Order: sequence, then C-alpha cells, then structure tokens
Amino acid sequence: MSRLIVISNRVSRPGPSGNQGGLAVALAEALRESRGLWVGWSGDVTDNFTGQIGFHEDDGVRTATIDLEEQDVDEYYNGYANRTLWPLFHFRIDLAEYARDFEGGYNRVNRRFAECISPLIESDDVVWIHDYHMIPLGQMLRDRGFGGRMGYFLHIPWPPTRLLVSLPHHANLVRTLFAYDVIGFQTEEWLESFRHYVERELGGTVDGDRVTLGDRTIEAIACPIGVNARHFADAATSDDARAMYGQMRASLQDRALIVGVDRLDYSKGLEERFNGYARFLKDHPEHHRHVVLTQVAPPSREDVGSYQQIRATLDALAGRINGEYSDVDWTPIRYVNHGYPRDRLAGIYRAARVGLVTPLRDGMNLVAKEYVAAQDPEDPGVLILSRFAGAAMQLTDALLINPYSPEEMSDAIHRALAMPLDERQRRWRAMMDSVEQQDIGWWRRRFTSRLNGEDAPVGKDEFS
Ligand code: ADQ
Repeated sequence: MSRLIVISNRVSRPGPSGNQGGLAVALAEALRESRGLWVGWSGDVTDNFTGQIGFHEDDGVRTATIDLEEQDVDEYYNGYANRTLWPLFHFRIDLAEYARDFEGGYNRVNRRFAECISPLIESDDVVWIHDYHMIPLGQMLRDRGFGGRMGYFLHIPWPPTRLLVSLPHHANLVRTLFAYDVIGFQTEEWLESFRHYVERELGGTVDGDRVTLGDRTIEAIACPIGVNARHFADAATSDDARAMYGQMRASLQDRALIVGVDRLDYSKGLEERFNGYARFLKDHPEHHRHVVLTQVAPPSREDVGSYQQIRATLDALAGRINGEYSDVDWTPIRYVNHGYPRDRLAGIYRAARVGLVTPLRDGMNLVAKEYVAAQDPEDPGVLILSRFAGAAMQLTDALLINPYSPEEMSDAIHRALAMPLDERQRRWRAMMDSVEQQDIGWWRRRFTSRLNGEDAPVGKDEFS
C-alpha cells in the first residue's frame, strides 16, 4: 500500500477531549493504515519564515505543521483565499476583492508549502491536496520533481464560467489543476461548471470523466462528502446529548424548536433565514408563543470585513424581530454566538422538530446530514433545505426551498410544523438511507480508489 500524504490549509489534531470533525476522523483512518502524513499550516505566526516543520503523532496519525508570517496570513489566508476565492466561488462577486498583493501572497505561501513538503515526499507516495487555499500546490510539487499520483478535492462550489472569468489571471489558476491525476467536486453541478470552463476558456476537451488540456488528461469526478452517520446517531443518544436534550426541552415548555447551526458566514443565508422566519411569524400569528428558532452561529474569519458586517447585520436583525414579536414570557429567536461539542450538538439537533439549513450557496453542507443522522427514528424532525446546497442533490426528501424567498421559507416552516408523523418518518427514512450509505468513509474510499488508479467501488450515478 502506498503512503498517503494529505495536505490542507489546517491540520486537525485531537484536542484534550478527543473531539474531532468527521473529515479528520475519516482521513485519520487512511493515514494510520498507510503510515501516512498530514501536512498544513500550524495556525501560528512567526516573525521570520524558516520552513521549520513541527512533527507530531497522535493516536497513530502523523502530522507536520508549518508556521507562517503575518504578511502570509494577511495575503494568503485572509486575502486571496477568504476575500477573493471564497466569495467568488460562492457566487458573491460583489464581495470578491481583487488585489495583486493577495494573489502574490497566495502563490508565495503555496510555494513555501511546496518547498517544505517536497523533501518529505517519496516517489511512490500518493498525495491528496484539499480545497481552495491550495489549488496551485500540485503544480509546484510537480515543478520540484514529484511524478507520483496526486489528487485534489474542492470542498466548495465551482462557479459558473461567467463569474470565474472576472478573476484576474483565472486561466493560470485553472491550468494548474491539470498537474493532478484526479480532481473531485462535491456535486455534478460544480463538475459541470468546471468542464464548461475548460472547454470554453481553455479550449480543452471532455470525454466522460476524462478532461484533456494539451498533453495532460486528468479524471474529474463528482464525489459528495458525507458524515460519520453511525457515530452521529450514537452521539445523539450519549449522556451529554441526553442532558442537552433535557435542558432544551425543559426551557422550551412544549414549544416546537426550529434549529439552525452554521459558522457565521454570509454564504449560509442567515440574514435570509431570519427574514423568512419573520415572514412566518407575520403570516401565522397562530404559531406565536408555540415556536422558537434557536440559531447557533459561532463567528469565523473575524479579521475579514464582510464577516464583521454580517455579524452586525444579524445582531440588529435578531434584536429587531425579537423586539417586534417577543412577549414577557416568549422570545421567538435565541441567537447564540458560540459552538458546542459534538455530543451536545447532536442533542440539540434531536430536540428540534425542524432543521433549517438555508445556505445561499454551499459546496455540500454537513449540518443537513448531521441533523438527519441525529433524529429519533420513532419521532423524527423535518429538514428544510436550500436547493442551492450541494446536499440537496442527495437529500431530495427534505422540504427543498429557495432561500431567497421569505414566502417559500414561511410556507415550508408552516408545513414542517404541521407534518403528520407517517410523512415525517417516510421522508426521514429515505434521507437516512442516503446519509448512511454515502457516509464519510464511502467518500474517502471513492476518492482514494480513483486516486490509486482502481475502479471506483460504487457507480457514479448512485448519488445523482
Ligand atoms: P463549512 O462551510 O464549514 O464547510 P459545513 O459543511 O456545514 O460547512 O460544516 C460545518 C461543520 O462545523 C459541521 O460538521 C458542523 O457540525 C460544525 N459546526 C458548525 N456550526 C457549529 C456550532 N455552532 N457548534 C459546533 N459545531 C458546528 C466546508 C464547505 C461545505 C462542505 C464542508 C465539507 O463550505 O459546503 O460541506 O466544507 O466538505
């Protein structure tokens, strides 16, 4: 078995509680099996970049981290990654900032990674690079002589060609993807946009999964990421989850709970969600006092202006809606700006009659799948899901809505709250089958088997 080298912006190491995200757990298994290595930025800043690597081993998983300079973090992470590519790839061209310093910093940091990582890689290793922070890294590793198998997975959407061409030097960036052997997207839609760009802008050709540019042919596939469904279902009945569930139910006093859980990010459609909920309160006075929306939204990327702005907007909006509709003994929105450990989060999901997941654009959205996995099979809640989340391609038994329409959101909330038990069970069972079958292990095996040049373990149409 070849050694797997995973490279991503950040490396996830288990904290004192052992709590880790699904991605980290899935990759850990593959890294452990192959005695591999996970490489990324340490999250720390140094005065002078030296390229020194910090090695660790936790529970059989070896990691290597690199410190960056403050200018690197400003230009690469807060700059090109999160002020240029993130908004553009989420269709927010109005928020995308184009600056030469950002692009220069992005390329410099990717080169720094390539310099540090090259000596660690052996010719028969298999390299798997993740996400929009690291698009050109594969090409830079090839330039330094690596000739082995190399794959890339994009966790966020791929934008339509007409948006992508607004990015200065877009063709240079996209061409670097042809250094990989396999590239993966979350959905057929993002894959289709990529193929369209290559044909129209670069003059490349597409033949099934094979995309050719000049003398390079790569495989481009859709490979939707999943959650650890079994783990989440178990977490939902753990002691911590039960305690959380009990605490929530007691505080709700028989009111129905609607829950939203998101990083505080403009792509998650939180402003539209609050407006849709306000519309529901206006349309349906009969629900007043009988329903509570709990929105859990820990701040993220706080150094970026657009994130400070969305936070201020939501603070004001939650205050305004509560001011208008609250009574002395009822507050319609509980707005919480911090995260919860996994088990407690599972308890919150399970206590909620409705899961409200309404991103304006999302590569996949794991919260939708976690909500499904955490439900009580006897009395499951209803998922309301944006059509514009990648997860909507698989979770077709959710109530699918257009998040830009407050009326559709209002109607869907009303319908979810009134839905009879047998319909809730039928919809949940269908969604749970998909969440269980195409879980995080399935995703990892599907991608790595392509990367290793084996036949995919499952057909490509099984999730469409
Ligand atoms: P994100 O944009 O971060 O991920 P998402 O897929 O929903 O979005 O994953 C968020 C994760 O963080 C979930 O596992 C969730 O449980 C956790 N989380 C969110 N809010 C939390 C809170 N308040 N407390 C505790 N945990 C919380 C990017 C892409 C997605 C894609 C993933 C994986 O934007 O589209 O699904 O990567 O590929």
